[in-house]
Amino acid sequence: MPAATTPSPTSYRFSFGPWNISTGADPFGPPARKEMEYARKLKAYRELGFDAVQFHDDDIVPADLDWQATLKGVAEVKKILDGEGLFVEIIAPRLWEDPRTVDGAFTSNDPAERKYAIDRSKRCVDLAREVGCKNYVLWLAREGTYIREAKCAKTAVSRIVDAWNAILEHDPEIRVLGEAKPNEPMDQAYLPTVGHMIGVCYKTADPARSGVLIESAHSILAGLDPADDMAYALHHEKLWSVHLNDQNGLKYDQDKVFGSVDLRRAFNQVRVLEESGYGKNGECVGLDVKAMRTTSFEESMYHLAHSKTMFLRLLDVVRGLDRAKIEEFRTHRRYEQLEMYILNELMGRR
Ligand code: XLS
Ligand code: MG
Repeated sequence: MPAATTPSPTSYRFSFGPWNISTGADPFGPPARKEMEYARKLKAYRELGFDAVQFHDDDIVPADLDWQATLKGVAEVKKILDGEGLFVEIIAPRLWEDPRTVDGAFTSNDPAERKYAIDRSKRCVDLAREVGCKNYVLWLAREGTYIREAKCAKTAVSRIVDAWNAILEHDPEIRVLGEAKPNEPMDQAYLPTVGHMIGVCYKTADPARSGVLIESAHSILAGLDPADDMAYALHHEKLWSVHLNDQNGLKYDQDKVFGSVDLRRAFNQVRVLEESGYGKNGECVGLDVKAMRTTSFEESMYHLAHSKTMFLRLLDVVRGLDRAKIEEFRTHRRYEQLEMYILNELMGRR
């Protein structure tokens, strides 16, 4: 078990999803590690210095249980969470594994499949209420196409907004966070960027309860800078969660340790979050990271500890910056010197 990562005191609260502790299976190979018992995963949160859990609906209870059995299952999970002093940060319907979502959930060409997706999404709202979670994430995994002619793109956006509204209307407290991703598993996804998501927020039945979750790798896969995406959403006061990780170029979603590919890019994400007061309304620093397939079962949580450590160490750098010096560089456009100052700070060379 990696040492708990608390290089410095911080007001931030941290979360991850149980799927971040995985068996290492990938599209080209079966599990490389045994599955970790669910109760053991939930016990790891506090040991690693985390505060909250991210759930898919079926991470709590199977999606096809009747409501009484669902409530029983929820009570069992809540008992574990209460015992560990954990809260549920976000909940997301897993609308990408069921055969009825093979061609999209909300944007399927089949009305019966669209109904299944909406019904399951409403059930997920009921689950959120049972676990005391108000942050409902829509990662639109299969809302897209393998060939563009498969669907009417304009109708697809309308159907996503209709589904978003059905969720908002199902509970007056719930707020919906769109998580943009430009592709994978689809060839091209609808609402591929934070900009698209923010635009849709203003078209929903309740823009005040419509916001975004930003994942570092998803901005990078769209060819955009995650820190700028975060700043844009913060301007709109709509950044309600993040999934910090890293990504080495335009390929499959790698969910690498935060800062492990590009330290400067990670530094600027921490700088934007810190300087904008992210977290003051209870927002969490969420991770969405995967251990390498080559990692052993015993070490299959290090990537979580390392990602949190990287955030806290970069936070120390941000909090140690000489603001007057930076303003001086900016005023005189001494950007060469400003860049070297930042690089020296990142390398610990004052
Ligand atoms: C996948 C997404 C997913 C959501 C939660 O790429 O990041 O992990 O965050 O379902
Ligand atoms: Mg994610």
